[in-house]
Amino acid sequence: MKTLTQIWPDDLAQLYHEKGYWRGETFPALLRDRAVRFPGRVAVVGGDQRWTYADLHDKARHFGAGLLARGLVPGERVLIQMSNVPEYFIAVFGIFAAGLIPVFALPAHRRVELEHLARKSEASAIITQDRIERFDHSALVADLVADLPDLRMAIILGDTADLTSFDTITGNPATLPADPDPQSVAFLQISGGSTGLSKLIPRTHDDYIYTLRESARICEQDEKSVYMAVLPVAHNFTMSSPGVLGTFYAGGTVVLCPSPLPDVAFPLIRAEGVTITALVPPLALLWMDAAEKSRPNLPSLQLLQVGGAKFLPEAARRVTPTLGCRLQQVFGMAEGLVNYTREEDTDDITVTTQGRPISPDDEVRIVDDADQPVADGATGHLLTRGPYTIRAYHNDPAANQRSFTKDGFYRTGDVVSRLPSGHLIVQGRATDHINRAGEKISAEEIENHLIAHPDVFDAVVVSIPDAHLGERICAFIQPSGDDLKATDIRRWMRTRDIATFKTPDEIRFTDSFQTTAVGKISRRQLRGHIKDELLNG
Ligand code: OOB
Repeated sequence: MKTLTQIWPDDLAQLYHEKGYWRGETFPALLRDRAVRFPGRVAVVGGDQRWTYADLHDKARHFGAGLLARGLVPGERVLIQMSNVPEYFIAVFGIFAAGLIPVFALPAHRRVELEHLARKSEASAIITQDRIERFDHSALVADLVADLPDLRMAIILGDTADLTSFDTITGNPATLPADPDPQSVAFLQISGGSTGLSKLIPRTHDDYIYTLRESARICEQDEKSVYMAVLPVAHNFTMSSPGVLGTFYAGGTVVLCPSPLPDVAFPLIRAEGVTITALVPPLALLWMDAAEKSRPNLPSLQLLQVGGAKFLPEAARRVTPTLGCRLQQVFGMAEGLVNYTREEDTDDITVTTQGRPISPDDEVRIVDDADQPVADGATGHLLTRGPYTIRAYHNDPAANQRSFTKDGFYRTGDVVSRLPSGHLIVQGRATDHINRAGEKISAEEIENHLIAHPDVFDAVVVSIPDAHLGERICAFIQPSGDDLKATDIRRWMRTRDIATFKTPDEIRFTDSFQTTAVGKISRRQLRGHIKDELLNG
């Protein structure tokens, strides 16, 4: 099994310690400490469950000990795929307590994504639900366990026939190991993936907990805060900015919202006294439209965070008048760097920028195509390194070569400009992924699925602007026969065992793709030409 590492150069690691960013905290210790300090405070509300910190800590430790009793060994990886249910936290903190490493899949993932994540992380177990959004995940993981020799165990929350039931996982907490090394990898997060399938992002206890502490401080979280999780909890935004884990860091309460629709979310905000929540731009638009019509009274809501994709200033301006709370823009990435607008920022900064970095030691470089710094205020590629930005992906030398400079800066793929105050404005993106309502979709991955169709000769996938989703997926297809229709392509994509959000929104047919006189041009150039034609006529 490949060991998990994330290594910063000694001088920087020393600096991050000296500056008090890395304080030797770990996830098992964090929950234990909060259970001691706030035993009776409600940590999680979800469905008809309402657990205090003492409850959550106790349940997680029994679950973690149960994983070890079933033969898992500290250091092994556990793929976890759950919707926003309270048991998710038993599982995650149980995995931490057992010295195991969670790998965070998204609820929408299907066979192809799960298999890739399981193989790449060499996962020994998978934890999921019987059904997520009506899809039968227990059947899926039964197949997966049969096909992948490393994957020894599937644990299912809900109805299960032959697989292990979540409720049977319990053991003696005295068997749990000592707390892990704070500099060791705590979990593997997944990247948006601009070329093909997701890459794995190893985050350490020290580096991630630093972001929780600072995010909680910047977002003014304390033990009275009530954070409502609307987006999937596995996503880095919902997990840590300050998200569910930052809320636990502050000793507050996490409320799990079963649906992002305003008629579910607004009553829950009122019932639970929610103080902060986080949305992607399309959902923020939906909430604002609903609020304009129904004029809901949401007096507890202090802060609406919007991030994951660009929130246009005209929309950002409407947040406070319609929802009666403050707006915070969040521009982050699972690889590390997170930017926030702050309370003290002017309204103009809050609506027109995507914030500034968490840490004074987040190094931000804005460069041209030759990696040379651009003039102050000019637009260029965003490169970054710092106390919580990874220096390498797990088990992926080719991606590491592409995604990091020699001196360890992460190439974000984002095109930005910077104000003298340090606030960043996201101007666009240099890589070929599509940001569809905050979901990152690789054009190359979709092209591969399309080209696998027997009647497709070639396919090029591009993003096109969409008033609601931000961007939508447009596939250009060169068929090899005469009868291929868009419905055939849609049906084909449904058979590919991939997340349904990857199905092209728009399908267009073409007789041929442009080539240059010297031969075929690169797929990137081709996507660029097609996009230009599409947008400029
Ligand atoms: C968040 O994380 P990821 O890993 O799903 O996606 C990162 C990418 C960024 O590189 C950027 O392209 C885009 O998503 N993005 C934004 C944005 N926030 C993220 N683009 C424009 N404006 C924004 N506000 O999406 C994520 C992680 C932590 C906190 C927030 C978002």
